[in-house]
Amino acid sequence: MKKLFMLFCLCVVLLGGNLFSQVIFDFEEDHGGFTTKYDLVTSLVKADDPSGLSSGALAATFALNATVDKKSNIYKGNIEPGNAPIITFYVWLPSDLPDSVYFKYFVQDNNWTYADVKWYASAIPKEVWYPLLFNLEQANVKTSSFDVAEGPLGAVGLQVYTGYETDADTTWAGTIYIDNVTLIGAYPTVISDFETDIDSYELHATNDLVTAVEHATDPAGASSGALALTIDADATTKMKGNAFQYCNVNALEASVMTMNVWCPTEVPDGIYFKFYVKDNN
Ligand SMILES: [Ca+2]
Repeated sequence: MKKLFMLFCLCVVLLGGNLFSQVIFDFEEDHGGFTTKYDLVTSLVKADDPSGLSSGALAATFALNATVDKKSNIYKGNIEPGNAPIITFYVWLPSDLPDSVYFKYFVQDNNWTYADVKWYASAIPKEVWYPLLFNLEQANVKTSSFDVAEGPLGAVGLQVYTGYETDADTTWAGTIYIDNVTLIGAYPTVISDFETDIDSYELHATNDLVTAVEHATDPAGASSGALALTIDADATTKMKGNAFQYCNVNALEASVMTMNVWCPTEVPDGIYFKFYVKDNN
């Protein structure tokens, strides 16, 4: 049966870069009050920055043959996010860390309602500072009881989970590092809101998965318009579609870009989305 789905892209938002970010923990002097829960991490201290770029970082040491808890939360309580929608952790992982180590970046609101985003170590580049992003607005949309307006956050932290390790990986022991916990984007700028047209977005000519890119009514009724993508899951020529493109965004003005999407309930779970960017080359 031929199935058509409408996917809506409501707006693209550029968030401020250095102008609108604030490092709240840089671990230059001490461990910033971060602590652990559960027994996997045996040492959490201020240490030398492994990259040499700053005067200190938070170092968490653990062994995969731990027999008590296969996890630890590295966290701090009572953090005031202001009106920033995104909080970033930078992590530095050693090159030999097994790919199956699992990270949950979690936040609890003022009533301890929990939300997280997750990565295996395989998704994180090694021996370089890499930003992990937690989007507070995204968590609120997913879990409506998660409410950052109620007051300071109950906890912000990273859980390390090693319960998926097998074979030789269980012999690994070492240290990972955290630095520059940062509030990002208190004052976002919307660059495409699709209120009257599709801006310069367009349908890529070489695919038949996405069959139309059009201006449409906002399905949520929250604005005057949205970008609508019609998807044909029976596509036979190509099973992917570069549905739209936008050119000449000034990336020098921002370090974070977000896009709001609205999916109908019947979109199959197996459809895969890539939010992609190409640079000036
Ligand atoms: Ca530092």
